[in-house]
Amino acid sequence: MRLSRYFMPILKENPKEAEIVSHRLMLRAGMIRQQSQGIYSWLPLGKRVLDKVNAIIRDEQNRAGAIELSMPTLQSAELWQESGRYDAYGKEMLRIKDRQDRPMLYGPTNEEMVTDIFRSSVKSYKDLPLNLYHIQLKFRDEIRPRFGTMRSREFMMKDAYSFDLTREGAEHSYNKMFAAYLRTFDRLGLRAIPMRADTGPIGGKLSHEFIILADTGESEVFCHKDFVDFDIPGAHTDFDSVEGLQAIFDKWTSLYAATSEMHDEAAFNAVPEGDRLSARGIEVGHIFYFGTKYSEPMGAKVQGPDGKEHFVHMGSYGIGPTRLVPAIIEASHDDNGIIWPASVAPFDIVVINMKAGDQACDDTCELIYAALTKAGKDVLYDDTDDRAGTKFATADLIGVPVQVIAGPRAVANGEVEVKDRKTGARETMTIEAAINRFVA
Ligand code: 5CA
Repeated sequence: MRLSRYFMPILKENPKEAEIVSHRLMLRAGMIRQQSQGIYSWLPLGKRVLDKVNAIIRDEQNRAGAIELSMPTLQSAELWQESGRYDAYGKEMLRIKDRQDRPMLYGPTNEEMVTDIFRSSVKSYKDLPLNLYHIQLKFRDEIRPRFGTMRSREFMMKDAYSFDLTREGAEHSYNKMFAAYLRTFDRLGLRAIPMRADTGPIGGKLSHEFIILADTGESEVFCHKDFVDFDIPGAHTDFDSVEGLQAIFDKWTSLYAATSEMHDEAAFNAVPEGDRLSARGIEVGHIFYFGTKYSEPMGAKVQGPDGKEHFVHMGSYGIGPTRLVPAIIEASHDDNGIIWPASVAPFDIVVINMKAGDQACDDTCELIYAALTKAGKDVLYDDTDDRAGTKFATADLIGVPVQVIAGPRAVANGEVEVKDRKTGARETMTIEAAINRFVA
């Protein structure tokens, strides 16, 4: 991508409305734009990051055996009347009427709709277990939308829903998502700690929130500090092994970890004082087991091996991609801007032409840009006629992991500089060596 032809509206000044660093940096880097309170457009640079986050989420959901579909954002009120949540959900639900005066709503979550899909076609235990998910916009009319896309009214959610014949089966399905979440957040460059959590309007008794420790987090959390260094389940984890997944779950729940709603002061005080971590955190995921809370009122049942009908045991599993992007920034930035983990960076490499219009600089940059693009890298080429200082500041702000810098003096020697955004380390090398470093 040539920056001269791209759309990346950088802000020079710090936007006044932004209270936390991720919101400030997302606005300054031209990643998002607020359209009305708590409702955002994702501009091209932001969209690239969001897509990479979603690709990792999708990959790990698929690995764990979940199956992707797509459900609509608008739902009919009738479904929610069946479960009894239409009245209970309150003012957070955006209610709309269509031209025939039929009550509709913009979905805040999808338990009812997915239960309706399930009951319309699954009739036998032989079709279980089943886990269906989608990545779709939601709307919740939050009282206090704030911090940009961290807490917005319209936001994206990956929501998965599991169906099992028995409680034991449902617990295995829960453990699959538990392990998948540990892997997902790790691949996003984050350390998320599962904590016992309240179930709120979703319901049920067993629930964990996945929390990233950050001073700007909205939740108050309490946990054992050893969680910070626990091992993440590997890529070859067998998601069909009941014992294997139970062992992962048991290990990750063996020490104290709870959100403020579930906090037990006495149990926390039993943790040796030096091991207690009392901090603020960002909730990036939340998983629930709620048994037959929806299947019973909505009549979602299957025939069991005993020939009788059984209401299915369900769970739901949410991740907030549009919250994860600012959460990653909260965890990874410095005074100059964002530092993306390579897995979600909007571009792999930025090529900076320090003197656009200078034949040698232009030729060198074109050569590198073409070679790296051909090798399948996402390359941003800053071919604009801005001052070199402005280009360096922009490259640092948008946080691309590697900068290849071509200035007249180095280029005259057949060389360029390669800078690591995270460490700031710079290395001068031949043009060929710079290309080979990323192509090999
Ligand atoms: N149906 C269940 C799980 S699929 C559910 O709705 N769970 S939830 O309410 O906990 O939301 C799941 C995730 O969505 C949260 O962990 C969070 O990451 C994200 N999320 C929730 N509300 C918002 C919001 N207002 N803005 C941004 N992300 C949000």
